[in-house]
Amino acid sequence: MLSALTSLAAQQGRSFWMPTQGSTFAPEVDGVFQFIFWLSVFFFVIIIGLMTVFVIRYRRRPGIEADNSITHNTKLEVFWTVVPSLLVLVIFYLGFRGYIRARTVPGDTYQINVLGKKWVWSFTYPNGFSTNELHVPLGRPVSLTMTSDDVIHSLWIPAFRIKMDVVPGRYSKLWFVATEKGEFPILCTEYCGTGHSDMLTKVVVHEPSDFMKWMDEAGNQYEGMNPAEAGEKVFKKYGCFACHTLDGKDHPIGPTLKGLWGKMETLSDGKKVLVDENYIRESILDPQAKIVKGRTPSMTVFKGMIKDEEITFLIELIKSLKD
Ligand code: HEC
Ligand SMILES: [Cu+2]
Repeated sequence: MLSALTSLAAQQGRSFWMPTQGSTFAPEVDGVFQFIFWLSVFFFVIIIGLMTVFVIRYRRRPGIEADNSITHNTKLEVFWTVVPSLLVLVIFYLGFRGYIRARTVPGDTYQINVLGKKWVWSFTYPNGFSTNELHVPLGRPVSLTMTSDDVIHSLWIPAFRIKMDVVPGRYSKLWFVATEKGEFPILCTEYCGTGHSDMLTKVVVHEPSDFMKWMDEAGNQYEGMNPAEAGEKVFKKYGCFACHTLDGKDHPIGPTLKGLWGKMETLSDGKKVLVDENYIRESILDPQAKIVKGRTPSMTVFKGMIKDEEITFLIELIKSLKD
Protein backbone atom coordinates (compact mmCIF):
# COMPACT_ATOMS: atom_id res chain seq x y z
CA MET A 1 0.00 0.00 0.00
CA LEU A 2 2.64 2.46 1.10
CA SER A 3 4.93 1.55 -1.77
CA ALA A 4 2.02 1.98 -4.20
CA LEU A 5 1.46 5.43 -2.77
CA THR A 6 5.10 6.44 -2.94
CA SER A 7 5.40 5.23 -6.50
CA LEU A 8 2.31 7.22 -7.46
CA ALA A 9 3.83 10.27 -5.84
CA ALA A 10 7.15 9.68 -7.60
CA GLN A 11 5.39 9.22 -10.93
CA GLN A 12 3.77 12.64 -10.70
CA GLY A 13 6.94 14.28 -9.44
CA ARG A 14 5.08 15.00 -6.24
CA SER A 15 6.31 14.61 -2.68
CA PHE A 16 4.61 14.41 0.68
CA TRP A 17 4.84 18.20 1.10
CA MET A 18 4.77 19.39 -2.45
CA PRO A 19 2.21 19.25 -5.27
CA THR A 20 3.07 17.75 -8.66
CA GLN A 21 6.09 19.24 -10.37
CA GLY A 22 4.26 20.35 -13.48
CA SER A 23 6.60 22.85 -15.13
CA THR A 24 10.29 23.32 -15.86
CA PHE A 25 10.48 25.75 -12.90
CA ALA A 26 9.23 23.24 -10.35
CA PRO A 27 12.38 21.14 -9.74
CA GLU A 28 14.51 24.27 -9.31
CA VAL A 29 12.05 26.01 -6.97
CA ASP A 30 11.67 22.84 -4.90
CA GLY A 31 15.45 22.44 -4.81
CA VAL A 32 15.98 25.92 -3.38
CA PHE A 33 13.15 25.35 -0.92
CA GLN A 34 14.60 22.03 0.26
CA PHE A 35 18.06 23.55 0.60
CA ILE A 36 16.81 26.43 2.78
CA PHE A 37 14.53 24.12 4.72
CA TRP A 38 17.23 21.55 5.65
CA LEU A 39 19.74 24.28 6.35
CA SER A 40 17.25 25.80 8.79
CA VAL A 41 16.56 22.44 10.39
CA PHE A 42 20.30 21.90 10.84
CA PHE A 43 20.84 25.26 12.56
CA PHE A 44 17.64 24.93 14.57
CA VAL A 45 18.79 21.61 16.02
CA ILE A 46 22.35 22.88 16.73
CA ILE A 47 21.27 26.20 18.29
CA ILE A 48 18.33 24.94 20.33
CA GLY A 49 20.24 21.77 21.28
CA LEU A 50 23.33 23.66 22.56
CA MET A 51 21.13 26.22 24.29
CA THR A 52 19.31 23.47 26.18
CA VAL A 53 22.58 21.77 27.17
CA PHE A 54 24.09 25.08 28.38
CA VAL A 55 20.99 26.09 30.31
CA ILE A 56 21.06 22.82 32.22
CA ARG A 57 24.78 22.46 32.59
CA TYR A 58 25.68 25.99 33.59
CA ARG A 59 22.63 26.84 35.65
CA ARG A 60 23.11 28.80 38.85
CA ARG A 61 23.76 26.54 41.80
CA PRO A 62 24.73 27.26 45.41
CA GLY A 63 28.45 26.99 46.06
CA ILE A 64 29.53 27.56 42.42
CA GLU A 65 30.96 30.94 41.46
CA ALA A 66 30.73 32.26 37.89
CA ASP A 67 34.06 32.48 36.06
CA ASN A 68 34.09 35.91 34.34
CA SER A 69 37.60 35.69 32.94
CA ILE A 70 36.52 34.88 29.32
CA THR A 71 35.46 38.06 27.47
CA HIS A 72 35.40 36.86 23.87
CA ASN A 73 36.84 34.42 21.36
CA THR A 74 37.92 36.03 18.10
CA LYS A 75 38.35 32.80 16.12
CA LEU A 76 34.90 31.56 17.09
CA GLU A 77 33.26 34.90 16.36
CA VAL A 78 34.84 35.20 12.91
CA PHE A 79 33.74 31.64 12.17
CA TRP A 80 30.11 32.13 13.12
CA THR A 81 29.94 35.40 11.19
CA VAL A 82 31.65 34.34 7.98
CA VAL A 83 30.01 30.93 7.55
CA PRO A 84 26.39 32.14 7.84
CA SER A 85 27.20 35.12 5.58
CA LEU A 86 28.47 32.76 2.89
CA LEU A 87 25.40 30.56 3.27
CA VAL A 88 23.11 33.58 2.91
CA LEU A 89 24.99 34.56 -0.26
CA VAL A 90 24.48 31.05 -1.65
CA ILE A 91 20.74 31.35 -0.91
CA PHE A 92 20.67 34.75 -2.61
CA TYR A 93 22.44 33.38 -5.67
CA LEU A 94 20.11 30.39 -6.03
CA GLY A 95 16.99 32.49 -5.44
CA PHE A 96 18.01 35.32 -7.73
CA ARG A 97 18.99 32.97 -10.54
CA GLY A 98 15.56 31.30 -10.37
CA TYR A 99 13.80 34.66 -10.12
CA ILE A 100 15.55 36.02 -13.23
CA ARG A 101 14.67 32.88 -15.16
CA ALA A 102 11.02 33.11 -14.14
CA ARG A 103 10.81 36.84 -14.96
CA THR A 104 12.47 36.70 -18.39
CA VAL A 105 9.80 35.75 -20.91
CA PRO A 106 11.36 34.14 -24.01
CA GLY A 107 10.41 35.53 -27.41
CA ASP A 108 8.68 32.52 -28.91
CA THR A 109 5.84 31.86 -26.48
CA TYR A 110 2.24 30.92 -27.13
CA GLN A 111 0.45 33.98 -25.78
CA ILE A 112 -2.72 33.89 -23.72
CA ASN A 113 -4.42 36.95 -22.26
CA VAL A 114 -5.79 36.73 -18.74
CA LEU A 115 -8.47 38.91 -17.24
CA GLY A 116 -9.25 38.68 -13.53
CA LYS A 117 -12.55 40.05 -12.39
CA LYS A 118 -14.80 39.62 -9.39
CA TRP A 119 -14.97 36.61 -9.26
CA VAL A 120 -13.89 34.69 -12.29
CA TRP A 121 -10.85 34.24 -14.53
CA SER A 122 -11.12 34.63 -18.26
CA PHE A 123 -8.41 33.28 -20.56
CA THR A 124 -8.37 34.53 -24.15
CA TYR A 125 -6.41 32.63 -26.83
CA PRO A 126 -4.77 34.10 -29.96
CA ASN A 127 -7.89 33.32 -32.06
CA GLY A 128 -10.10 35.45 -29.81
CA PHE A 129 -11.79 32.51 -28.16
CA SER A 130 -12.02 32.56 -24.36
CA THR A 131 -12.57 30.16 -21.46
CA ASN A 132 -12.70 30.14 -17.65
CA GLU A 133 -10.25 27.26 -17.43
CA LEU A 134 -6.77 27.64 -18.79
CA HIS A 135 -5.86 25.19 -21.58
CA VAL A 136 -2.23 24.88 -22.63
CA PRO A 137 -0.05 22.60 -24.77
CA LEU A 138 2.54 20.35 -23.14
CA GLY A 139 6.23 21.17 -23.53
CA ARG A 140 5.77 24.53 -25.20
CA PRO A 141 6.57 27.93 -23.65
CA VAL A 142 3.32 29.72 -22.84
CA SER A 143 3.09 33.31 -21.63
CA LEU A 144 0.21 34.93 -19.80
CA THR A 145 -0.42 38.67 -20.15
CA MET A 146 -2.63 39.53 -17.23
CA THR A 147 -4.76 42.42 -16.11
CA SER A 148 -7.72 43.01 -13.83
CA ASP A 149 -11.11 44.53 -14.42
CA ASP A 150 -11.61 45.71 -10.85
CA VAL A 151 -9.48 45.02 -7.78
CA ILE A 152 -6.08 43.35 -7.35
CA HIS A 153 -6.15 39.59 -7.90
CA SER A 154 -3.25 37.19 -8.03
CA LEU A 155 -2.87 34.17 -10.25
CA TRP A 156 -1.23 31.16 -8.67
CA ILE A 157 -0.55 27.75 -10.24
CA PRO A 158 1.02 25.70 -7.42
CA ALA A 159 1.93 22.78 -9.70
CA PHE A 160 3.94 25.14 -11.92
CA ARG A 161 5.42 27.02 -8.92
CA ILE A 162 4.43 30.38 -10.42
CA LYS A 163 2.42 33.27 -9.04
CA MET A 164 1.89 36.89 -9.98
CA ASP A 165 -0.35 39.79 -9.01
CA VAL A 166 -3.04 40.81 -11.50
CA VAL A 167 -3.53 44.56 -11.19
CA PRO A 168 -6.12 46.90 -12.73
CA GLY A 169 -4.71 49.44 -15.20
CA ARG A 170 -1.49 47.57 -15.97
CA TYR A 171 -0.25 44.32 -17.46
CA SER A 172 1.76 41.72 -15.58
CA LYS A 173 3.37 38.65 -17.11
CA LEU A 174 4.02 35.03 -16.30
CA TRP A 175 5.46 32.28 -18.40
CA PHE A 176 6.06 28.54 -18.08
CA VAL A 177 6.66 25.29 -19.93
CA ALA A 178 4.29 22.57 -18.73
CA THR A 179 5.98 19.20 -18.30
CA GLU A 180 3.12 17.00 -17.04
CA LYS A 181 -0.13 16.18 -18.80
CA GLY A 182 -3.24 16.57 -16.66
CA GLU A 183 -5.30 19.06 -14.69
CA PHE A 184 -3.93 21.27 -11.93
CA PRO A 185 -5.58 23.89 -9.71
CA ILE A 186 -5.38 27.65 -10.32
CA LEU A 187 -6.14 29.93 -7.38
CA CYS A 188 -6.54 33.63 -6.69
CA THR A 189 -4.22 34.42 -3.79
CA GLU A 190 -5.06 38.06 -3.23
CA TYR A 191 -8.19 38.44 -1.13
CA CYS A 192 -10.60 40.19 -3.50
CA GLY A 193 -13.96 40.15 -1.75
CA THR A 194 -16.94 37.90 -1.01
CA GLY A 195 -16.44 35.51 -3.93
CA HIS A 196 -12.64 35.27 -3.62
CA SER A 197 -12.74 31.49 -3.23
CA ASP A 198 -14.91 31.13 -6.36
CA MET A 199 -11.80 32.05 -8.33
CA LEU A 200 -10.61 28.46 -8.01
CA THR A 201 -10.25 26.99 -11.49
CA LYS A 202 -7.80 24.71 -13.28
CA VAL A 203 -5.17 24.51 -15.96
CA VAL A 204 -5.59 21.64 -18.41
CA VAL A 205 -2.33 20.51 -20.03
CA HIS A 206 -2.89 18.79 -23.38
CA GLU A 207 -0.56 16.88 -25.68
CA PRO A 208 0.21 19.46 -28.44
CA SER A 209 -1.88 17.60 -31.05
CA ASP A 210 -4.81 17.30 -28.60
CA PHE A 211 -4.48 20.99 -27.87
CA MET A 212 -5.09 21.85 -31.53
CA LYS A 213 -8.07 19.50 -31.55
CA TRP A 214 -9.43 21.03 -28.35
CA MET A 215 -9.05 24.49 -29.84
CA ASP A 216 -11.01 23.50 -32.97
CA GLU A 217 -13.84 21.98 -30.98
CA ALA A 218 -13.91 24.68 -28.33
CA GLY A 219 -14.12 27.30 -31.10
CA ASN A 220 -17.58 25.87 -31.88
CA GLN A 221 -18.45 25.82 -28.22
CA TYR A 222 -22.22 26.24 -28.60
CA GLU A 223 -22.67 23.70 -31.39
CA GLY A 224 -25.45 21.17 -30.85
CA MET A 225 -27.01 23.09 -27.95
CA ASN A 226 -30.37 24.75 -27.92
CA PRO A 227 -30.20 28.52 -27.27
CA ALA A 228 -31.24 28.27 -23.60
CA GLU A 229 -28.58 25.60 -22.90
CA ALA A 230 -26.03 27.76 -24.67
CA GLY A 231 -27.27 30.63 -22.47
CA GLU A 232 -26.46 28.63 -19.35
CA LYS A 233 -22.98 28.08 -20.65
CA VAL A 234 -22.57 31.81 -21.30
CA PHE A 235 -23.94 32.51 -17.80
CA LYS A 236 -21.12 30.35 -16.38
CA LYS A 237 -18.48 31.61 -18.78
CA TYR A 238 -18.88 35.24 -17.74
CA GLY A 239 -19.31 34.52 -14.05
CA CYS A 240 -22.88 35.87 -13.85
CA PHE A 241 -23.40 33.30 -11.07
CA ALA A 242 -21.14 35.40 -8.84
CA CYS A 243 -24.09 37.79 -8.41
CA HIS A 244 -27.23 36.09 -9.83
CA THR A 245 -29.09 32.82 -9.44
CA LEU A 246 -31.34 31.00 -11.89
CA ASP A 247 -33.51 29.28 -9.27
CA GLY A 248 -35.74 32.13 -8.04
CA LYS A 249 -33.86 32.86 -4.80
CA ASP A 250 -32.23 36.29 -4.84
CA HIS A 251 -28.44 36.27 -4.56
CA PRO A 252 -27.06 38.60 -1.84
CA ILE A 253 -25.63 40.83 -4.58
CA GLY A 254 -27.99 40.74 -7.55
CA PRO A 255 -31.59 39.74 -8.30
CA THR A 256 -32.43 36.23 -9.52
CA LEU A 257 -32.96 35.98 -13.27
CA LYS A 258 -35.84 33.55 -12.89
CA GLY A 259 -39.22 35.11 -13.59
CA LEU A 260 -37.58 38.29 -14.89
CA TRP A 261 -38.83 38.01 -18.46
CA GLY A 262 -41.94 40.08 -19.19
CA LYS A 263 -41.91 41.76 -15.76
CA MET A 264 -42.61 45.48 -15.31
CA GLU A 265 -39.73 46.99 -13.34
CA THR A 266 -39.97 50.32 -11.52
CA LEU A 267 -36.76 52.31 -11.95
CA SER A 268 -35.11 54.58 -9.42
CA ASP A 269 -36.58 57.65 -11.14
CA GLY A 270 -40.09 56.18 -10.84
CA LYS A 271 -40.44 55.26 -14.53
CA LYS A 272 -41.69 51.80 -15.43
CA VAL A 273 -39.99 49.58 -17.97
CA LEU A 274 -40.85 46.20 -19.49
CA VAL A 275 -38.17 43.50 -19.31
CA ASP A 276 -37.73 42.58 -22.96
CA GLU A 277 -34.78 41.81 -25.26
CA ASN A 278 -33.55 45.41 -25.36
CA TYR A 279 -33.81 45.89 -21.62
CA ILE A 280 -31.77 42.73 -20.94
CA ARG A 281 -29.21 43.64 -23.57
CA GLU A 282 -28.77 47.06 -22.02
CA SER A 283 -28.66 45.56 -18.50
CA ILE A 284 -25.67 43.46 -19.58
CA LEU A 285 -23.76 45.97 -21.72
CA ASP A 286 -24.46 49.09 -19.67
CA PRO A 287 -25.89 48.01 -16.31
CA GLN A 288 -25.80 51.49 -14.82
CA ALA A 289 -28.14 52.93 -17.49
CA LYS A 290 -31.34 51.82 -15.76
CA ILE A 291 -31.40 50.83 -12.11
CA VAL A 292 -34.38 49.16 -10.54
CA LYS A 293 -35.71 51.09 -7.55
CA GLY A 294 -33.99 50.10 -4.31
CA ARG A 295 -31.05 48.27 -5.93
CA THR A 296 -27.37 49.14 -5.81
CA PRO A 297 -25.71 49.64 -9.20
CA SER A 298 -22.81 47.25 -8.66
CA MET A 299 -22.92 45.05 -11.76
CA THR A 300 -19.85 44.49 -13.93
CA VAL A 301 -20.03 46.36 -17.25
CA PHE A 302 -19.83 43.78 -20.04
CA LYS A 303 -19.60 46.20 -22.96
CA GLY A 304 -16.87 45.05 -25.34
CA MET A 305 -16.38 41.81 -23.43
CA ILE A 306 -19.30 39.71 -24.63
CA LYS A 307 -20.37 38.74 -28.15
CA ASP A 308 -23.82 39.63 -29.52
CA GLU A 309 -24.51 35.96 -30.15
CA GLU A 310 -23.86 35.25 -26.47
CA ILE A 311 -26.24 38.01 -25.35
CA THR A 312 -28.91 36.40 -27.53
CA PHE A 313 -28.30 33.07 -25.79
CA LEU A 314 -28.60 34.77 -22.38
CA ILE A 315 -31.89 36.33 -23.44
CA GLU A 316 -33.16 32.89 -24.51
CA LEU A 317 -32.06 31.50 -21.14
CA ILE A 318 -33.94 34.22 -19.24
CA LYS A 319 -37.03 33.64 -21.44
CA SER A 320 -36.89 29.93 -20.62
CA LEU A 321 -36.93 30.77 -16.88
CA LYS A 322 -40.30 32.53 -17.04
CA ASP A 323 -42.34 31.15 -14.16
C1 HEC B 1 -20.61 41.86 -9.78
C2 HEC B 1 -21.95 41.34 -9.67
C3 HEC B 1 -22.71 41.06 -10.96
C4 HEC B 1 -22.33 40.31 -12.04
C5 HEC B 1 -21.00 39.59 -12.28
C6 HEC B 1 -23.44 40.30 -12.95
N1 HEC B 1 -24.48 41.04 -12.45
FE1 HEC B 1 -26.27 41.41 -13.32
N2 HEC B 1 -26.79 42.63 -11.81
C7 HEC B 1 -26.05 42.85 -10.67
C8 HEC B 1 -26.77 43.81 -9.81
C9 HEC B 1 -26.30 44.30 -8.45
C10 HEC B 1 -27.96 44.14 -10.49
C11 HEC B 1 -29.05 45.11 -10.03
C12 HEC B 1 -28.64 46.55 -10.16
C13 HEC B 1 -28.26 46.92 -11.54
O1 HEC B 1 -29.12 46.86 -12.45
O2 HEC B 1 -27.09 47.31 -11.77
C14 HEC B 1 -27.94 43.39 -11.75
C15 HEC B 1 -28.94 43.44 -12.71
C16 HEC B 1 -29.03 42.61 -13.80
C17 HEC B 1 -30.14 42.56 -14.72
C18 HEC B 1 -31.40 43.41 -14.60
C19 HEC B 1 -32.31 42.78 -13.60
C20 HEC B 1 -33.58 43.56 -13.36
O3 HEC B 1 -34.35 43.11 -12.50
O4 HEC B 1 -33.78 44.59 -13.98
C21 HEC B 1 -29.86 41.59 -15.66
C22 HEC B 1 -30.74 41.14 -16.82
C23 HEC B 1 -28.56 41.06 -15.34
N3 HEC B 1 -28.08 41.70 -14.21
C24 HEC B 1 -27.92 40.05 -16.05
C25 HEC B 1 -26.61 39.67 -15.81
C26 HEC B 1 -25.89 38.75 -16.68
C27 HEC B 1 -26.49 38.04 -17.88
C28 HEC B 1 -24.63 38.65 -16.16
C29 HEC B 1 -23.46 37.84 -16.74
C30 HEC B 1 -23.11 38.19 -18.11
C31 HEC B 1 -24.58 39.48 -14.98
N4 HEC B 1 -25.77 40.08 -14.82
C32 HEC B 1 -23.44 39.62 -14.18
C33 HEC B 1 -24.83 42.30 -10.36
C34 HEC B 1 -24.07 41.52 -11.22
CU1 LIG C 1 -9.40 37.39 -6.97
